[in-house]
Amino acid sequence: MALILHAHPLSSCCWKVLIALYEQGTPFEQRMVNLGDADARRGFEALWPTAKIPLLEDDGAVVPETSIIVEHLEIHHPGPKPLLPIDEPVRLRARLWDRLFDLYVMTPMQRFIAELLRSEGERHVRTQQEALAALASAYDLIEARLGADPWAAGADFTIADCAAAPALFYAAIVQPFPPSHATLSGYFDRLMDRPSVRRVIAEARPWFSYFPLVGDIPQRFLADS
Ligand SMILES: N[C@@H](CCC(=O)N[C@@H](CS)C(=O)NCC(=O)O)C(=O)O
Repeated sequence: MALILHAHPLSSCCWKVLIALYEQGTPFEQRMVNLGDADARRGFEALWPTAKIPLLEDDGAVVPETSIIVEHLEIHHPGPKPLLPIDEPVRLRARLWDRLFDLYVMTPMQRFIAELLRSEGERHVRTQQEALAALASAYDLIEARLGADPWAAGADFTIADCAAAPALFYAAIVQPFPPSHATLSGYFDRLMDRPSVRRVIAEARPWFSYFPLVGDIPQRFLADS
């Protein structure tokens, strides 16, 4: 098999690439990475030194970083519909939203959860407060700038939406959207209804008990509707 994705079903970053693969119907082998196991981590570090998931291997070539992985797939294993739009201004918009969701939603959401995973004595309340404030301003940005199109970059589902779905799924659990943010909520509901997104959620479900805020996961994600 040419494509191997090193991933974990609960990881938001892995969802981003899995959603892209499922959107395109690209065949691949998924290999579970357990970064909590010292031997597994060392072996994984030998592949790529940051030891972050996901990591793609394409016929032996190692491809790190989710946005680059999606772009690599688009170049070397294109599917039926481009996740990087052909039209350059639209492509730039897709890349911008991909960065916005990664840097301003995914990153503070992960920072908040990383603190939750520490023991109470080691937890930095200030870091958590800053992460929540960062999420609140990201929600405001999305609400103000997303526009009326169904997807982040326009009429079509793109790399930006692959990034948005996992980031917003976990962020909404950490900090629910304000009721005033109807555009953000409507976009979120469209994302959560997308078959590729439903599939990553279903695949993560057996692992939800390891998520520290499992009790806050909305009921609608706990079983197939
Ligand atoms: N910028 C990286 C972020 C990757 C990342 O942070 N992955 C997380 C999982 S969502 C990870 O590997 N966490 C484990 C660790 O940091 O040890 C990307 O987009 O690929």
